[in-house]
Amino acid sequence: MTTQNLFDLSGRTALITGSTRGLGRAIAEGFGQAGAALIVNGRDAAKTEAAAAELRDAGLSVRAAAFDVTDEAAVEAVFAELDAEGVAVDILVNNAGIQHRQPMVELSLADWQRVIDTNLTSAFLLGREAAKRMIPRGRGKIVNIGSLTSELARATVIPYTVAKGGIRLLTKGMAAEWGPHGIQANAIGPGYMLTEMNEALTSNPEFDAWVKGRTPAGRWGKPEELVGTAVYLASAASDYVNGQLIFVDGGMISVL
Ligand code: GCO
Repeated sequence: MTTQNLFDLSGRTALITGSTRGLGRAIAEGFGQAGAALIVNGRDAAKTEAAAAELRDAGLSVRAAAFDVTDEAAVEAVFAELDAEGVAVDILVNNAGIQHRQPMVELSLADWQRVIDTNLTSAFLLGREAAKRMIPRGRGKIVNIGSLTSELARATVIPYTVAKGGIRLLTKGMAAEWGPHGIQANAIGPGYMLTEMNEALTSNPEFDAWVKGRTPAGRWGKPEELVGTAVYLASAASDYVNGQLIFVDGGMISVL
């Protein structure tokens, strides 16, 4: 195998949750360019179709799958539908995520639960359905999206922090149970990225200055800067890498 085709995703099908925009969208595009067929997901059917159409216009092979990643029955139904059509998910990216910024003393149980369900429980639900099918095939790649908050807390985003900390250990759990079946599960910990989800932060001059000062790269990350690591973790290049969390953060987690 040459170095170049170590990273080739031709013939592979990748399901990327939350891929109508932001990090998921960038990863989908990158996977498509590496040769993968894509399954694009969002909660909203129209937005999911629109994103799929745009990616198709860019010459990629794309199927749209609109469903709520926190809905167990919906997740099971999507995988059953893919089974019926003979589509196997070779690569799963658990990317769907939401943020809710509020001090814990003011936080409702409903908001806590919503963030945990969307950012953590969804990865269990999708991972379980994907792995059930990957195990008999003896191979598969799972990439979970963590965060700097997989390691460190930040005031006002504690449910998110707890979910992302959970992602770190869920990834190890997947490696423990599914590694013997030829499946690799790893995670990416993005730093502060320029996404719509972070708009309230990027538009805050104080926060912007803090990110730039605190990050050795001296700037926010661009969504497409996750692609290299995502392709690595989805490809044969990482076949003996399992349970890891790789930070793509301009060096932020490594310095004080
Ligand atoms: C926040 C941000 C986070 C950061 C992330 C960096 O509100 O703290 O939205 O999601 O971007 O913690 O990894």
